[in-house]
Amino acid sequence: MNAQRRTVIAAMLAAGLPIPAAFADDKLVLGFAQVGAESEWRTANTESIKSAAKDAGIELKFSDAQQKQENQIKAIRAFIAQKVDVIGFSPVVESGWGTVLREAKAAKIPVILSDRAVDEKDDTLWVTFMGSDFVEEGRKAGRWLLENYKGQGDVAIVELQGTVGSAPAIDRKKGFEEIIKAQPRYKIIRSQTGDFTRAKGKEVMEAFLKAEGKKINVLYAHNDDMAIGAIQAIEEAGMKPGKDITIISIDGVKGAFEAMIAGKLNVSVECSPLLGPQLMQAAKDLKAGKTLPKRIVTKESIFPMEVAAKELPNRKY
Ligand code: GZL
Repeated sequence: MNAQRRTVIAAMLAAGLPIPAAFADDKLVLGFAQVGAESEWRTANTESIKSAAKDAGIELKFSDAQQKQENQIKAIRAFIAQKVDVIGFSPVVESGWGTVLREAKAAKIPVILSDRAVDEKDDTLWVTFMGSDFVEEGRKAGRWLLENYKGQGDVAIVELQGTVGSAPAIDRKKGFEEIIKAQPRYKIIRSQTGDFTRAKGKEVMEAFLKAEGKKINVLYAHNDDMAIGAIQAIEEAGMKPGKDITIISIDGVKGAFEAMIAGKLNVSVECSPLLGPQLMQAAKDLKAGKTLPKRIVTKESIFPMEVAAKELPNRKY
């Protein structure tokens, strides 16, 4: 539905007039600018969005930015030019969105933030932000460590951070540090980005092992893909992942459950990518003139290796 038609419908709704079916029935068009295809999580998120659009009868214009902000901005500008009804996107990083979001606002196209947030102060630039509480995910990881780690004395932690400047990387670090600072024997001795990918996670873990070797007691990875890459590096260094080095990661993708069943990963904090149905419902509510909550938080759990085998058959991503 184009902008003019939407304005007229909103005015008719405000005046309490019935909308003639033919007038309101044209297909809702949603433009979605995706981060990329960097991880199992992202692949599942894309699949959820595409299948939910199909089920909802929504026309989806989809772009993959290959983890580049300039590509996402280009895609959003194209959606504005095409006069889509709603724009959705998962910002690859938190900053640098003000200009393009003001362009969408000027074009009277509502924007939904899905998965990740932006650090813009003017929150009229988006209608709602739906996704996980990344700080809480970091806290869950920290709490699990303090409650379950059996080693005595100082605990040397290495950290594989997500994409530099992204909301999940910033917030997962913040939440984890907030919890472990309660017990000073837990120390992060090395911390570097693995950009949420297996390949980079392996490469950085190789460097950590070269520098610190058997001193490393714990790996905290901001996502399962980097943890799985790190597991390969740990095994190639002749150490036992999940035993010599306790490994904590986030997402809860199938690969993590398989690693936990193999005894190579100790725990994965759930971060659900299945945001498609919520996103489509929000787009439909906007078309119907409803107001949305500013924040929709995804409900999530935590899966230690002991429950992995039982839980795997229930996993949807
Ligand atoms: C989190 C999402 C992160 C995942 C990674 O909601 O933005 O990006 O944790 C993904 O696996 O690459």
